[in-house]
Amino acid sequence: MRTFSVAVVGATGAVGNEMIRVLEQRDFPVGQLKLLASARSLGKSLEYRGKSVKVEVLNEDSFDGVQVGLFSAGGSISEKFAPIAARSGCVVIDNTSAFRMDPEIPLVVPEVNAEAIGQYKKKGIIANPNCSTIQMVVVLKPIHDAVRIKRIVVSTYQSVSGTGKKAVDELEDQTRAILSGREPVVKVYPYQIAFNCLPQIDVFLDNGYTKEEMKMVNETRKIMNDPSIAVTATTVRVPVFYAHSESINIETERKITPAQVRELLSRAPGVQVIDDPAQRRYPMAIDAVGHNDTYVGRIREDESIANGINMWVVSDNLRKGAALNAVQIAEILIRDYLG
Ligand code: 25A
Ligand code: L14
Repeated sequence: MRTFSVAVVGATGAVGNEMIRVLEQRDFPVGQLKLLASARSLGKSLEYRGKSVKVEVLNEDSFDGVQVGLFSAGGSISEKFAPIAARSGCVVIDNTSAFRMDPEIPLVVPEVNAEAIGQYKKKGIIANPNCSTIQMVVVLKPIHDAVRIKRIVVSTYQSVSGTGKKAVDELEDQTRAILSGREPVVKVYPYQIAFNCLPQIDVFLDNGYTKEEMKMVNETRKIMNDPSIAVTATTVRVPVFYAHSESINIETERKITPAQVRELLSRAPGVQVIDDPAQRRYPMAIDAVGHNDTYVGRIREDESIANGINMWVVSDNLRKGAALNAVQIAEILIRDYLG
């Protein structure tokens, strides 16, 4: 079988580590695997298929002979190194927000707009959307195709792993401190996250929304290829380690019943319906961790308007929200374009 030389940039981070696991689990045809990080990670090794691979320090020559680059080391690293990689013939799949709204760079969720991948040819870069946006559009696209969504109102309950390893450590440390009567140390987030909810993810913008909220608005329209969809978001950090949950309300142009939504979504790729109030069955963060699918439940009519539906959507933010989505893009790229 033909194999490909793959680089993971930010390999020692939360997302990078998950990328390595997903490449393994999905049997991606990796020839050579390069693991790249900053000088802080010099001397570290990571496991891939039972073998130890040395982490190398990212530099301008890192991409010689590399065909696919999976980037997750922050926006400024991508801004500098993605164009360098692309110039040397490596196709970059970038997890940061650096290029998502560039009209010449495709923003892809394979279940929704796989056809956009071909546009990588313009700049050699494909953008991976924001985690909260990915799990929302995977569920909403089949409904949009069936009855057209006019407006989306979403509130998120986002886990700390989205911020990276240091935030996972902070939630654990603060929880231990408080339970043993010590003062919690606040470093990563503006306030204590343990036993709290923070209605701020990323920085505030001039319109009073956070950047995370506006990513959901703008990325949803780009991925669904419909600038007319009205979207408004409130993004909240909750003291959960892994998996994001979302309360989603939609208003549709044509009527659709909860039973029809359940039927439609039971056939949707990458989606699983868990919705049985009588048995108290609904999706929860702790059940989604480590899984590839996006789970939807609590599907019910919004009785306050003519054509409205409410639902609850949960997914592993490091999987479908980041690493899995990126590897799925890479799979289509090598099959349809580099094969
Ligand atoms: O700018 P953005 O887009 O908002 O992204 C910000 C952060 O979000 C995460 C990712 O954090 C990123 O840094 N992220 C990105 N995309 C995401 C997505 N789609 C996403 N989160 C969710 N969904 P992360 O912790 O997962 O990954 C950080 C990785 O990036 C590497 N890196 C950083 N600077 C680099 C670099 N690689 C190359 N060159 C550079 N200049 C980083 O490697 C890590 O792999 P590292 O060697 O710097 O870190 C190794 C270990 O050190 C810890 N650490 C990180 N920062 C510090 C630190 N230790 C001490 N001091 C620090 N300042 C890390 O936790 C890691 O264990
Ligand atoms: O746009 O939870 O990919 O702090 C990276 C940081 C998503 C949110 C992105 C977090 C963000 C994430």
